[in-house]
Amino acid sequence: MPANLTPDYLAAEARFRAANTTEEKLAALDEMYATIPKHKGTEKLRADIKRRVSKLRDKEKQAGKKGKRFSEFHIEKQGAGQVVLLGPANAGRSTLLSKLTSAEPEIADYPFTTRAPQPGMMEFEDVTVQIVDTPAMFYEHTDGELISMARIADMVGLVFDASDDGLLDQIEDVRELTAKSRLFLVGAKSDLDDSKAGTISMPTVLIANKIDLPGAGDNADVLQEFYSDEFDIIRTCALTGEGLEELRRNLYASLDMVRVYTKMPGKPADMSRPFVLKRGSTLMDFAAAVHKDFVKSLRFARAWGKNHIDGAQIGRDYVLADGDVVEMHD
Ligand SMILES: Nc1nc2c(ncn2[C@@H]2O[C@H](COP(=O)(O)OP(=O)(O)OP(=O)(O)O)[C@@H](O)[C@H]2O)c(=O)[nH]1
Ligand SMILES: [Mg+2]
Repeated sequence: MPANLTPDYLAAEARFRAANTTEEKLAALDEMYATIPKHKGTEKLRADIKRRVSKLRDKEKQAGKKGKRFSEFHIEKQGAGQVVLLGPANAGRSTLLSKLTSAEPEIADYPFTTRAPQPGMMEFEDVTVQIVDTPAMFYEHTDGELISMARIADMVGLVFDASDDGLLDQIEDVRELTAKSRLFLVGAKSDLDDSKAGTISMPTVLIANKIDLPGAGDNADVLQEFYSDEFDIIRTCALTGEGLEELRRNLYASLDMVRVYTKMPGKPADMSRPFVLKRGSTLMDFAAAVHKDFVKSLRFARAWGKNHIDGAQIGRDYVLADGDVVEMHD
């Protein structure tokens, strides 16, 4: 047996032997690969792990082709938008989910705890935003379904352990990996460009978690220096809650939505539950969201808000502003 196998590796190997399903086997192999010491003596073993991973993936693909397989990577969208948290193992995604929402994911101090995506709803002012915790990205072994899921999200939160000195490399690794699937993680400050067919530019915020740990502040400063022109960078400590209020605010703002409230003629506005629409939506988009019949039957509408004289009549192409109250007449 090669020397220097760590207890973590041996535990993962034991998990592999005990695994019953392909999914469990793959997770254990991923963990074995992550924990195996990288030196000459383990070369054959590492190649063997990779071989087993690709064999199992092939098997999984074949099984997928045969029947309609339920995919746990399909998370139905809810709320004002879907934010998928991505990042390397143990960075604190699950802890963040547990603090931002009422979800109760498994959290542990060893890597690869999370095996399947899990959603939760984050409240922000009078709206909710869906946050999705995911299994760790593991570079060349990252599950293709994870990338596919991120491609259809509304936004990505890249979570890193800020105390890790390899932070900048990790960020580049993640971006390189997603770019191979033509998913470009871009900051809110860069120009989003979807012009090439099949290419997605995904608004992304960088979350420098574990900011409480030694060295994390300095690393975050370096991050700031390299990336702040392009990305918003939020420093958080998921344990104490530091930075989480700023994170909530940033996630909602980055989704770039507007809240619009309905009002029945002669009644006060219903301020309890807004309709949430993409910024740039017009009165007709709003009418369609309220009820499809309105699209045909709407005669005119009045609006109250920052942009216009209170109660002024607005046209069908009127672009809604956040906080507008709209009264529709049919
Ligand atoms: N000091 C410190 N520890 C944290 C912070 N956030 C999470 N942790 C700890 O880091 C460990 C990993 O946290 P998780 O939330 O399970 O991390 P994850 O990214 O979901 O990890 P995997 O699912 O295993 O890939 C746990 O022991 C957490 O208690 C933080 O801000 N500061
Ligand atoms: Mg987790």
